[in-house]
Amino acid sequence: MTYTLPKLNYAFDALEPYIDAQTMEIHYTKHHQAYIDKLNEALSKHPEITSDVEDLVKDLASVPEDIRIAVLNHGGGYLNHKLFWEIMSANPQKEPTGKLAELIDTTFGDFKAFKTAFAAAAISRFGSGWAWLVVNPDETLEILSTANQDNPISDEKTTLLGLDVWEHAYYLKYQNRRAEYIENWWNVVDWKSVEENFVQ
Ligand code: MN3
Repeated sequence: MTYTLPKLNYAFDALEPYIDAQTMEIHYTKHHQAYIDKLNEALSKHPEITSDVEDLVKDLASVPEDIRIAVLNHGGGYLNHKLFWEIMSANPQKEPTGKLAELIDTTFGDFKAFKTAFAAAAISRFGSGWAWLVVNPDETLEILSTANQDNPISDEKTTLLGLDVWEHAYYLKYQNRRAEYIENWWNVVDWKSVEENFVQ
């Protein structure tokens, strides 16, 4: 199976001023493409693999040992960025509604408290990684962060919302100001898309 860049549903400058066009273009055409190229290169060594990359990352133990780390890093990189582009929009639904909104309120207090806790997880991730809102197997919500391109689906969790806190995601515009990047990012998070992930 060969992977290609998933379609971006908006222009590189659509998320300005919160995410600048140059960062979007480099992030999508260079970084995301590089994960895909390295994923394809790894998978080409095992043409017998028919599972899709999501199933491989969910069950890393099933991946041949010689490409396991490559699937973790580059399969994760492929999936993480795919989700990241999908949950952002130039015309976002600014807050969750319905059952997801209720669950966020009962789990974290209210939407504001959720955002504070999520930002704390994103800020405190040391080095490169991601912050996540996930659903656990027992259907509870959880905020967590992962290092590198690790994806919570490897721990039986379902990802609803992910924030890239690698420096390549924000350095051109925000330099060392990760907290400001996170604060501005909320302006482009599309809760309609997050809710679709929740329903699934
Ligand atoms: Mn990235």
